[in-house]
Amino acid sequence: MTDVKLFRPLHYRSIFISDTHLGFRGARADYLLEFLESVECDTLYLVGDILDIWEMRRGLHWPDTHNAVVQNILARARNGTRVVYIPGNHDEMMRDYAGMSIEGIDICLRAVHDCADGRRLLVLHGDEFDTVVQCSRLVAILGNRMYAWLIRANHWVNRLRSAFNRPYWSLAAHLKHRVKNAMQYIANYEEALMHEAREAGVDGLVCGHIHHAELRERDDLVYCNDGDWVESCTALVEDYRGELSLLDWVALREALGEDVPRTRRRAA
Ligand SMILES: [Mn+2]
Repeated sequence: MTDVKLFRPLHYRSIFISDTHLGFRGARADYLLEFLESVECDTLYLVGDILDIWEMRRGLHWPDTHNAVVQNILARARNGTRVVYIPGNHDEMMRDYAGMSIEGIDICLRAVHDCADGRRLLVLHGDEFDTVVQCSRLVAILGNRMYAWLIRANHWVNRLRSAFNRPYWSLAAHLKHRVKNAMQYIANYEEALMHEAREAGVDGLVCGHIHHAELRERDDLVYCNDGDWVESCTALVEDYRGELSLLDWVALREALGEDVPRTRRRAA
């Protein structure tokens, strides 16, 4: 962990968060709000599953903290922060608005982020790789065409589930039922995303979805998973030199003790 006394308030060039699952009982919106009130950034990426519309359909759970998180983000967009929202599978309904800007928030399916050091990172949620991960052995045998086909199949399988009002098939939930193989699944997921980054000709990627924060460099490509705000309470941050790091809010707030910096950005 970097010496937090070096920067106060915590100011970053860009911040990436995902899997906040607002509207879901398990969301740590209290920590998320505290985090948002403690940081400033030029660009904020919302990397999917920000709202848990699937959970909301089961019964509305919308406490003040969840609302305050949304208000904080809207206030940022109003006050000059560039906010990019890439919907995930739990808020897939928002994908219909891709290409639009709502309340100053740019909605898109994917983005390419230019780091301060010139690196280009593909930013996406990552759910489209679920089926690839499921069938990773087949992909290894049959190669690239199988891979492309599976990504399309994943889309249609979940369309169909959606039509029958079945929740999205969740890799994260699936992982928990198969803890024995969880590490292998995570590895396969990373592998599928690295493949995508290589195809896209970028220097790396930022994703979410599997609720497993990770930052690693492999074969000249950087893989970043910004984690989630249900269990790990993590964000990916970029400083003004283009250096990327994972921020663990629970650990950082402990380190800061009473001195959690506040920027008072809560909206009126
Ligand atoms: Mn997801």
